[in-house]
Amino acid sequence: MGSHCESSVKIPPIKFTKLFINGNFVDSISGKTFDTIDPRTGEVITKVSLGDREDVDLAVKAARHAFDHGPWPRMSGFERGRMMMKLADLIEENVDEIAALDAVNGGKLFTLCKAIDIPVAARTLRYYAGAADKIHGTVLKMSKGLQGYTLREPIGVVGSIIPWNFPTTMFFMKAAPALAAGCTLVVKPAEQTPLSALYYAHLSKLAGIPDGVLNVVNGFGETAGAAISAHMDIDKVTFTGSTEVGRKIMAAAAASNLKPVSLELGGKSPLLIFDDADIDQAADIAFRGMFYNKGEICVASSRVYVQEGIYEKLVKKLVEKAKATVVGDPFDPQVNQGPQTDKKQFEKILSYIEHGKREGATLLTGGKHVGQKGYYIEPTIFTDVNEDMIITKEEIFGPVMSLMKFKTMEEAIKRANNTTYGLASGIITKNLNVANTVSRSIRAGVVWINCYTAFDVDCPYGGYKISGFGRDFGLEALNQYLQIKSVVTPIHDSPW
Ligand code: TXE
Repeated sequence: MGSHCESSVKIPPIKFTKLFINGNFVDSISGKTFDTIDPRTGEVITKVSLGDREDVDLAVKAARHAFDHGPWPRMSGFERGRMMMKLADLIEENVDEIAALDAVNGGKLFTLCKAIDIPVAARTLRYYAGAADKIHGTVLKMSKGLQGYTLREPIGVVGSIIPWNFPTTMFFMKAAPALAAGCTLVVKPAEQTPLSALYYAHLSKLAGIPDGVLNVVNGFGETAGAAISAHMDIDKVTFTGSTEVGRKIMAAAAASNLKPVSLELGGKSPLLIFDDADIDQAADIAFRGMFYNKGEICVASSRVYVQEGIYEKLVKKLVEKAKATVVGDPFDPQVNQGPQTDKKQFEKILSYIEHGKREGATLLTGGKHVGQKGYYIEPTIFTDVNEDMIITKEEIFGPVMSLMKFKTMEEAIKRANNTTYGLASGIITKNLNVANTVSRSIRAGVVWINCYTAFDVDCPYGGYKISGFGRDFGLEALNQYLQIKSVVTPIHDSPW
């Protein structure tokens, strides 16, 4: 396991640190700020305005006005789409600067932000921009004497509460379909990673998106976040984060104006590797499935089940890969794994590792933090684990894999489903029948066959069980920001 700390990219000056309400960057009403931290060092990058309930109120007023009286929901889908396309162009023009913000604020690899996260944001905008002028209802030939049609209308003001692991992807995964539908938004980025969201607010103005349509309120969950979920004038909340907070959001939504919610709540996803798999390919898929983005990915293949015939060989390969991983400064192109996003996560992950050791699991590799400062953790692999152990049950959300051995497909299916979560899953086999049988048997929102984390904006994504409900991406997501209204008229004297 190497460690590397040379930084070749210059971090840009931080230009936007205030709240973005009604098209302007403004201080919070209280005038308070909070520190945003560089996880490479634990030091303060800058201070950011701290939004609270009354700032959310202002943002909702702006979004409400923009929805009820502004041009956005009333203009043609084509016009909305044009502005979204323009925003996508602006994002691409500023890719270096934005990638640096997510790297310095979230510990994400600069090169991957540049090659994947930011281009995917632009692609997400373009996908939904293309859909904005294709939102149609249907004509209903009702019973004799009646005729009807449906209108698909924007749901209204959307509250979007997002996490820190993919600050850019999450922002647009929610905002792009909502904007295309004609909704207006109040976005609360995670307190750990507000910087790129503020940059997007600035670009939205340049793209011509009218004031009040897209508002960004930085702040903490229990205050600004809770104010969004309980707000009487927000028509829908979309959330990605922990199951614990998902429950609170749903309760607050129910207790206020019964707004619909969609919740994407993490997982403990199984990857099943069968004896006929190509071992090198399987090791690549399993390793990336778990350690991509330092394990801070809700679909992480954190429970890897390997059939007994190839178990020893596969374990060896995975350990080799873990040992070859270069942990260090995310700006350094030679580095494979940056720091965990914040101190709380860093400590939580290390305590899970200690728990695993105490529970009797075998620590094959990793397990320690790296360096003297910052939140770096070695890629860690446990074996001799079972589904009763905490490390196999709970979402660790860090670079920690549990490896298990199985004999038969039936056993593997049963164990894979032995979890309260149901977000993602994977199968590696050349046997089509096994792949099909397992796909139908696993209770999870996605099954990846001979691949993992294979996302596309066209492919709906979301959970079963306590991984939540509702779907991001695809046209499924667009539908979640639309209401259906039925319009019915009598037809007199119709013989039909
Ligand atoms: O999540 P929170 P945290 C999981 C992962 C991680 C754990 C805790 O296991 O270790 O959650 O992370 C806002 N009302 N995931 O504490 O608190 C908060 O400000 C309204 C999985 O960071 O759920 C932030 O914007 N909002 C995951 C967002 O919720 C509230 C991604 C997420 O934070 C709130 C992140 C409240 N009462 C964590 N409390 C995934 N599914 O990808 C907090 N928030």
